[in-house]
This record gives sequence, C-alpha cells and structure tokens, in this order.
Amino acid sequence: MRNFTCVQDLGDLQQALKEAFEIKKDRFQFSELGKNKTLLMIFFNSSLRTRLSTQKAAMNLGMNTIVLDVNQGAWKLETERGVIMDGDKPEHLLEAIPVMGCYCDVIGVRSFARFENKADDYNEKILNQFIQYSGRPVFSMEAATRHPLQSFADLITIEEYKKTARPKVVMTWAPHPKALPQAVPNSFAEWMNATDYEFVITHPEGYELDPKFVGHAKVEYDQKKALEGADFVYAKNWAAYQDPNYGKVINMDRNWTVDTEKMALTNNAYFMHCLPVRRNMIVTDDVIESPQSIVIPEAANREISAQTVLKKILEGLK
Ligand code: AN0
Ligand code: CP
Repeated sequence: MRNFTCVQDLGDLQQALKEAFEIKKDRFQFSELGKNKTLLMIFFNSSLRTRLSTQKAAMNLGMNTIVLDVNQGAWKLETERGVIMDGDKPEHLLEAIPVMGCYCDVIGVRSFARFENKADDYNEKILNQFIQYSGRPVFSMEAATRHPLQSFADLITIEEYKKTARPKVVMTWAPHPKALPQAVPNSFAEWMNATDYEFVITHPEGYELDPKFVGHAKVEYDQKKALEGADFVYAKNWAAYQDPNYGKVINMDRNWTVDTEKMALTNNAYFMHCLPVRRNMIVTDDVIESPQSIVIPEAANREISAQTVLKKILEGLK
C-alpha cells in the first residue's frame, strides 16, 4: 500500500481486519519492520488520540517518529498559489511539503475541513498536495472529508463486540455548540457501506451528508424510530453539508442528545463515539459511563488500526 486516505486503499477489507487482529494478539511481532524508518506526523489541528496512538503504533513497529504542530512553532504556511505573500505567512506549503519529505520515510497528515470553500474541502486540497509533492507515502490522520484510521478502529471494535453476524448499526447526529467537519460521519458511513451490516443514519432535516458517503444506508429522520433494535449506537455531531448552509450549525436541538431513555429503545446497544465528546450535549453522563459504553476500547483500537496501516505502508516501501 502506498497512501491511505479511504477504505478502498486497504484492498481486501476482511484480510485487513485479519491482519489487525493478528497485530492485536502480539503488537511487537513486527518490531524490525520499521527499523531506521522515520514517521513524520503533521498536525494542522489539535489531537489527543491520533497523536498518541499513531506514535505508539510506529514505535511498536520499530520506527522513529517526529511530530510537527504546524501552528505551534513552525512558520505559518500559505496554502494558496498565486498569493502575494505580504501577510502573516512566511512560508508556502509548496516548499514546506517537499522539505518535510526530505526528513522522513512516511508522512501522516491531520488537516480538517476549513469550511471556507466546499470544493477545496471535498477535493482534499491539502492532503492531495502532500501526496503530490512530498515524494513519500502519505496517510490521513483525519483530513477534510474522511477519518479512516478512526473508522478502521470503529470497525475493529464492532467486530469484537457484535453478537450477530449482521448487527444493526445506527449513526445518530447529536447537538454540539461549534461547527464540526463531516469527516468522521462520512468516513464511518463509507466503512459501514463496505460491510454487510444493517446501517441506518439519523439526523434532523438539513444535516444530510454527501450521498456519495451515505451509499446504501437507510436515512431515517425520526431518531427514536432509527434506534429501535439497534445493536450499536454511533453518535457524532457534524455541521451542515448541503448548500447554502455548508459548514454551519443550523440547530443545537438537545432533544437529539443520546440518553438512557433512547438507549432503552435499542437491543441493549453498545454506545460508541470517536471522542473527544461533549457530555450532556452529545451523550448524557449516564450513558457514557454505562457498561454498554465502549468508547475506551474503541479509542484503544486506534493503536491497532494505525499499526495495521503503517505495517502495510512499510511493506510497500521495500
Ligand atoms: C473533530 C471532528 O469532529 O472532526 C475531531 C474528532 C476526531 N472534533 C472536534 O474538533 C471536537
Ligand atoms: N478520535 C480522534 O481522532 O481523536 P483526536 O482528535 O484526539 O486525535
């Protein structure tokens, strides 16, 4: 595998899952694979899980890691071509990217949607420039439209906890005070579409996602109806995708918060969220602290998804 930006890059998904479970059995069995190889992790946005789990995954494989927070201590980067650079940005991404490529073997990039220009976001302008100009394999640590390391960890978690071959998985929108990208829900939907699970998406009107990601999911506007019989409840907020509200919070309806009453409609479902989560906006204290909440094992699987992806990229380097 060269680059990793979406589920298709893994090739055979069932095979990739097998590899992930092999790694989970003994995460140090490939500790020679990354010897003398350097991973550079570039963050344009904050992170707790991705930063730690990906670095840990790289260490398990024997790699060295360098972490760069672009907005803290590096030169501010201009990303547009043709700009007269007389403002506050002393360096252009088009020099910075190939320079970064000189110091590493693999690059991970976190670059959220900016909500300034929908086409730029949905064309993955920043991530694709890294792929084009770095000369290195590049993987997404959440880009503008997808968060594949998260979705892979989510899938591993569902595979571990499911009690039936074809569980009912419900992704529900939930309220949040700030505009959040569609990357997590887009990506989760893309990965669920790559399985044979029953997959339902529920959200208030106006929060329709890009149909390309919705795929064959059932969209149900009545949250309670959607949750009936669910085996997994995957909560997430996202800002509007459809024009003219792209990137906007159009409501903060706390009737959509996942609480005990709603979980009671499910088939004793497990509760999932990618974290970070705002309690009592997205989910109540009671639900996230309940035995059915698997948010911590879900986060723990980020190490496994990252290690599986890094292993496949390292194998491709040889
Ligand atoms: C980000 C998001 O919703 O995309 C990252 C989640 C992994 N969340 C926040 O910015 C709070
Ligand atoms: N879930 C996730 O990607 O978390 P971070 O933003 O903390 O990396």
